[in-house]
Amino acid sequence: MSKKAFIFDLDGVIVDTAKYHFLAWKNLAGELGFEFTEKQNEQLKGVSRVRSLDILLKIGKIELSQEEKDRLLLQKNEEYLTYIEKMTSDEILPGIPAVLDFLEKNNIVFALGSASKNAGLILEKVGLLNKFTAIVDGNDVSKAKPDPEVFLIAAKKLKTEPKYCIVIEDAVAGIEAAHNAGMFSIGIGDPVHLNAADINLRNTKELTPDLIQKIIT
Ligand code: B16
Ligand code: MG
Repeated sequence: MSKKAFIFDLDGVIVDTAKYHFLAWKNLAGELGFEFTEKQNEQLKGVSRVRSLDILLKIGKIELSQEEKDRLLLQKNEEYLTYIEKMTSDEILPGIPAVLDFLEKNNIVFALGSASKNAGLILEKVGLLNKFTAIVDGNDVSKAKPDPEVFLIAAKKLKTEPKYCIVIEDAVAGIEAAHNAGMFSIGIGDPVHLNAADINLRNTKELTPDLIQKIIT
């Protein structure tokens, strides 16, 4: 049995929930009277909900009281949840089911390490909730990526050491968090944007059992 363990980010690695975050933030921006583009949405990937709102308000050049911000955070999440409610296993990104099955068959443990406070619900909707040995999400951490907290908690829950962990991430802050934790990283997405990753893959289709086999041996 390999000592290696894997930690998967959620949005951008297991599923593409960024499109739903975008819809909800875009509608909120519209209500506040400004445009929010898909390109600007890139800035919110891997970032916590609270921080995302701050970035959005900065784009719209709007200053609000904490009370008003809390109300908007709730409103955004309520709309986001209406999209999440409709998710099915069809939305699991290509290549992921085969890799999770491969890890299971080879007794290699894996955890989720996500900034989302809705991670449990999303995994349940796509039928993956019981696959992960541990789930560490936005409800468990006090410091956001690039702080290594989320991945260090995951390693602990997997009963392993950071040096044996391989993190799969689509956000720059996530790659940084992996390295800050002393872990190996695989970046999913634009290799220029994610050039800090130890291995770069353009998309999850390139994350094959063969590649995993090479990494663990
Ligand atoms: P929630 P990840 C992140 O997920 C998303 O990439 C980011 O856009 C979102 O703001 C964050 O989760 C918080 O999500 O509003 O559901 O708590 O990539 O860390 O899996
Ligand atoms: Mg992500």
